[in-house]
Amino acid sequence: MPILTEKCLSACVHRIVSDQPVTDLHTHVFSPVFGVSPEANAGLLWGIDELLTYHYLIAEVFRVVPATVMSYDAFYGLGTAEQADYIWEHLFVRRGPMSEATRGVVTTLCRLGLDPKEKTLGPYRKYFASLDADGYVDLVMKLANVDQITMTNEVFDSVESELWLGGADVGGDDRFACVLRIDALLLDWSVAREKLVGWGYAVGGDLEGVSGGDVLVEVRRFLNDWIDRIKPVYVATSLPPSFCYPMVEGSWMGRLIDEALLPVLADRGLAWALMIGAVRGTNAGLGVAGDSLGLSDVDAVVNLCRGYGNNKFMVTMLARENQHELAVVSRKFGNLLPFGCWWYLNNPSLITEMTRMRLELLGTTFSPQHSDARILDQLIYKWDHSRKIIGNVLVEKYRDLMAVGYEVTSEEVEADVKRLLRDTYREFVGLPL
Ligand code: HDL
Ligand code: ZN
Repeated sequence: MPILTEKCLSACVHRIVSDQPVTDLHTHVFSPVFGVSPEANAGLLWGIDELLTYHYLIAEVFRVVPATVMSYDAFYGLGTAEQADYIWEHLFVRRGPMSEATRGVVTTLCRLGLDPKEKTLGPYRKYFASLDADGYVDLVMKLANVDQITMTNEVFDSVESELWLGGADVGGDDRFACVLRIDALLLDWSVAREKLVGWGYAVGGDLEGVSGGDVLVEVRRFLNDWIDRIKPVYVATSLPPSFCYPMVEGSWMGRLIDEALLPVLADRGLAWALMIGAVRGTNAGLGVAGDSLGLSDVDAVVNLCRGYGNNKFMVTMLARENQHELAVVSRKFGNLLPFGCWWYLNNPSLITEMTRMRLELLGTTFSPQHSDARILDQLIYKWDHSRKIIGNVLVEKYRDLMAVGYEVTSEEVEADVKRLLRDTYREFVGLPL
């Protein structure tokens, strides 16, 4: 077993991190059967125009050219190509790519062998026009060294549900895994109830007392039907900072969690992924680019993990200030898996801070990252950037061990990296290693 020396440590660790395939446990990337851009309502978004109209970049271009010059409606009234031209001009031509989202575009273009300093998007469009989406999925997965892309299948999204209910072989692409995303069930019962009634579930009754119990029987049937249909690797919900548990006595959301969701997940052996801290519509004019974050209550996580020992909880929180407490309570509950540097935490400075802290508190018993990619091409930069950071932090930790005479071997590093990028998550949700 080769013992690593100080001289080769960094290069060896970074090579092992680079060579280790990662299971990307949370993305908004879809398999081609969901439709391919530029088709309308396409699930699979790819290529330069989609890459540049990523909502992070839309928010950033409005910092450069204020809405008083180009209104939100005027911008969103443009076609995707015009929006992309506008963003390229203002964020990449008239100034350099300094933010993580702009730097990501540059990384992706360079990894694809393209010149990142074109003045117009024509040359990029020509390159992407020469590709086919299905083959490009394979190329991106190879460049990003991703062995599986985990989708976000929002059951209450009409396009999504109609695809599944229409009998398309939606789940048949083994490069992708499905996740049952159920936000509206818990957060917007009126929307969810209307859909459920339309799908034939008797949930129209009032929610009090016995009839409430009958409604919950139907909600459990709905959950089981969709778990059977899409075979999710876990069930996910994004929750606001105000999320608390237990809820106010008798609250309907509390009953849905206690009497429908968690019993079904325990019975089916599925984890519940709680993504806590998103504040939707902070600036509604920006649309999906208009969300922000808030400080959340880790006690909600503690109470769920303590109260439901037979359930599994994956948790990611959006506020930097929640991270230390989440890591500490993860030491208390083996049914809790903290994961990723989500959304506004997916920046080098914060990924470094969080990964250091988590390794120090949890060893390799957490999942350091997910891409949260919305555009297929983003997998290339999001994993390129995160791998470098995770590698740097691991080098620090192995150097600390070597400093007291501990002999670090490449096998040990390989085993640690495989757990961090793949196996800890796969073992937790019950996927084959
Ligand atoms: O709710 C989520 O899964 C978030 O990741 C949102 O999709 C958010 O808009 C996002 O794209 N974050 O990266
Ligand atoms: Zn997401």
